[in-house]
Amino acid sequence: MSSEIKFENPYSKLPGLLTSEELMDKAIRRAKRARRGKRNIRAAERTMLLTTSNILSDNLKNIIRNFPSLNMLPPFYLELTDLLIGVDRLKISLSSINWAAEKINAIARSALRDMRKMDPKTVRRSAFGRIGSIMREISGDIDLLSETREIFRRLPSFRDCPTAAVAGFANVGKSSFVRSISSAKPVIAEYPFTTQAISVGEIRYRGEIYQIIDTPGLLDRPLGERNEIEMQAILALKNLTDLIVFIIDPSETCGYSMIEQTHLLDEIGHSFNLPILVISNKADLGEKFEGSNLTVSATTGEGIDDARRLILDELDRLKIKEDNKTYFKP
Ligand SMILES: Nc1nc2c(ncn2[C@@H]2O[C@H](COP(=O)(O)OP(=O)(O)OP(=O)(O)O)[C@@H](O)[C@H]2O)c(=O)[nH]1
Ligand SMILES: [Mg+2]
Repeated sequence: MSSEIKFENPYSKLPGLLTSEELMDKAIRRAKRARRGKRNIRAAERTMLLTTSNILSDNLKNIIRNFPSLNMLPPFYLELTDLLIGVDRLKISLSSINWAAEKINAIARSALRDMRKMDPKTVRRSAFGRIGSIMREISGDIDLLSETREIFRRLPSFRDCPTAAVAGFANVGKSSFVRSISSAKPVIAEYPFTTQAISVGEIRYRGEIYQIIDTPGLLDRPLGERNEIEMQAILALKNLTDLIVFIIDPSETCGYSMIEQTHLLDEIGHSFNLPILVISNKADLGEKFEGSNLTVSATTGEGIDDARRLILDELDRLKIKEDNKTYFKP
């Protein structure tokens, strides 16, 4: 079975960005250094102008080149980017930065021409003024890219392997369950940009790799009313998983009634065209739910081995179905 990365986090390798002000400082520092030793004023001013404009436009172009191409993002990351930042906002910022790089070069070219007939220092100063105001104009755009990087940097990458995702109300024990069925040293990546975070645990079993995604808790309400935290769970279910493991807490110590929880289960069943295993958690508290496939306690470990086997067998079964589908394709 292949375990190459299926959805590499497109933001994971994005280098840190200097702010617009830091870029300007860096360019001017270098320009002053480059000016040293120049014989006459005109040569010194030309060097200063060219160094500054080249450094700025190269850095701005690099920012754009290094940023993941929004049109190529895997659906999960694209939808999450749109949810948390806004794809249109990002596109506007990227094109403003590109505009700034070109504009700075154009200002430098025209100033170089002016230096032939006018006082070079005056011309250079005025060009610096214009360049500075362009850099100030795009400072919010650079900040938006930095913010995107910060938010997405610790998002996990997802392997190309059979994948289950837990879902359920908040506090039912989803994370406890994922931790208890993942291997002794699970690879769990978390990104704490909210109080709740998606994480991925690996399970190695019978020589195969499987992955289980922990999602933030859901409430029973219409899609349009879901907040950003819940929407992450919805996007993970929609884009990343082969199987939903719905965790129910019949003890209701999670704070939500069984009526609410089973209603959410029905909603999830209607909303996603995916098989669902229903696992009833917190068995140690003595309550059971007849409608579940299995009863476990993530705390005591009761039923956890059976749950792992049930999930992995189901993933294997789904994979065989999927392989057959591929086989019958023309
Ligand atoms: N008694 C008992 N408590 C449990 C069990 N599993 C989880 N808990 C408790 O339930 C609470 C919530 O557990 P989490 O695993 O954080 O629940 P969650 O569904 O991931 O919660 P959210 O991330 O907020 O959606 C914690 O206090 C756990 O200790 C269990 O099997 N038995
Ligand atoms: Mg959790």
